[in-house]
Amino acid sequence: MMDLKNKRVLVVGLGKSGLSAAMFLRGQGAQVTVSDARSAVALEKEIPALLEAGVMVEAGGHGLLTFRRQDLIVVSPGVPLDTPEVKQAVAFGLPVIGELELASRYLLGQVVAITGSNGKTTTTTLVGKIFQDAGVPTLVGGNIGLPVIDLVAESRADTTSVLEVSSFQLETVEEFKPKIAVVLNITPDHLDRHGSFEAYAAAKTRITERQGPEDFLVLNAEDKPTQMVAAKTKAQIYWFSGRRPIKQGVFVHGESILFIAREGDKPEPVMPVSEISLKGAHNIENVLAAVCVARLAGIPAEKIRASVASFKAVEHRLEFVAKIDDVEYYNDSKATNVDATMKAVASFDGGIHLILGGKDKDSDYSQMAELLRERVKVVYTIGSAAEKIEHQLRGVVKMMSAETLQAAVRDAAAGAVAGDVVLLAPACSSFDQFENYEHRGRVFRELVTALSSERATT
Ligand code: UMA
Repeated sequence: MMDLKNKRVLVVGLGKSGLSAAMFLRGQGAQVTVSDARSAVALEKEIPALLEAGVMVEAGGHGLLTFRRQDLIVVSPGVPLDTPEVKQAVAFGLPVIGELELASRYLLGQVVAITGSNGKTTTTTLVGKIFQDAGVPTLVGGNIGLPVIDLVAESRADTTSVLEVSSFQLETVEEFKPKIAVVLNITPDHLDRHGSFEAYAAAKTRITERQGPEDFLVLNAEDKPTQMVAAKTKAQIYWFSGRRPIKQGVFVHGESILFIAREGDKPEPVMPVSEISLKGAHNIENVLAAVCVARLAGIPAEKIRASVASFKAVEHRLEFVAKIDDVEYYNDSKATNVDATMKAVASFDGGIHLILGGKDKDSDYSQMAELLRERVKVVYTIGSAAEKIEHQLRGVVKMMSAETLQAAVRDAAAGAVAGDVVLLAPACSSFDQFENYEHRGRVFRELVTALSSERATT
């Protein structure tokens, strides 16, 4: 723990993380300034409470001088480290950390940290549920939507904090040392921010940087890039696989999920695969990872089995919305990259009407060509990435330019026949047309619900 009393601390970014960090730091007696690129008008909701608490606010851009006179700089996950003012602060030797690092210096108890390009939220939620059901004092937070700093006050020595952590948060860790770390998969995402796949994978690898032989690292045996993480760790490695037996970890054999605690031990049955209610092969992987974490934490197999069996899909993640005239509607608004979209598409045999588009992240949509040709009837494009998607997938499947989500749902509903699936799995972030992916998913659900009542009355 650091003594923050009277220290000058700058918080960069005034979203959820920045707001919570600023209030926490103030509570620790620091002299806090926040700096945000948004205007004072855009921040009118946040500013009064901050000023009231004695926090200084710089709005409408970052001032170079503000970044000079500080003892510590705490950056929000959404602030790139190559932001000129941040770069300059680093060059001057000022300590620059993220909200996750700040929080982990104060968080009591043990940490389970879960990262990966896809499946993080589902796995984090499931692990949280298993722990809670088993009676472990559990807190759940992080990239899932609740800043880790908000967990600090509630944490105790016997608490387990289950944290979803992103590559953005991991870029700025120093002492962060989870007892159990999980890397679900590493597939291209956020290349606009990290610059290259290698840099992105390197950020994810930092989850295990401070782990030692007393800690555990859970990795996906079927995902090549996660093997790089194995090469870098000092922790005990546990693998999970949906395809083949492995020596130490969790795997599917026949119809069962098995756990091996130590290489050479007899496999211990945990549960039948058929009891998992989530859709898609990728969700089986998420369950395997969660089972492994729970067994490593000493939770008995039968308790895990009951928790997993009663676990339903998390909102916006391949979430079933409705069946209208024998057409099923699924909301996978959280599919914000190409890999997640491919996993969603692969969860259905065919007859898919797929809504794609939003804000591009330097992604390569042509990777989806083969799968789309096989399973998708029509692609409806929306948002600012539409043109690029149409260009990269020309000739692969029938495409309709819908521009808005509303038009896409209307066109898909008109085109779908009994047995088809309408799937929102856009492969892009949402910020061009929506506040965030949750907002996009809610709008989709509302459109489908409206369609359902329209059909019912005609
Ligand atoms: N800002 C600046 N300067 C900049 C960039 C941004 O001042 O150069 C300001 C913006 O004007 C805005 C604020 O920073 O006011 C936004 O900060 P933020 O983007 O860090 O957002 P938070 O609200 O703090 O949310 C963050 C995570 N956001 C991102 O990583 C982009 C949330 O993950 C997370 O839930 C939350 O912290 C709590 O931990 C969201 C996300 O999209 C869901 N994550 C990515 C993903 O899952 O793919 C990584």
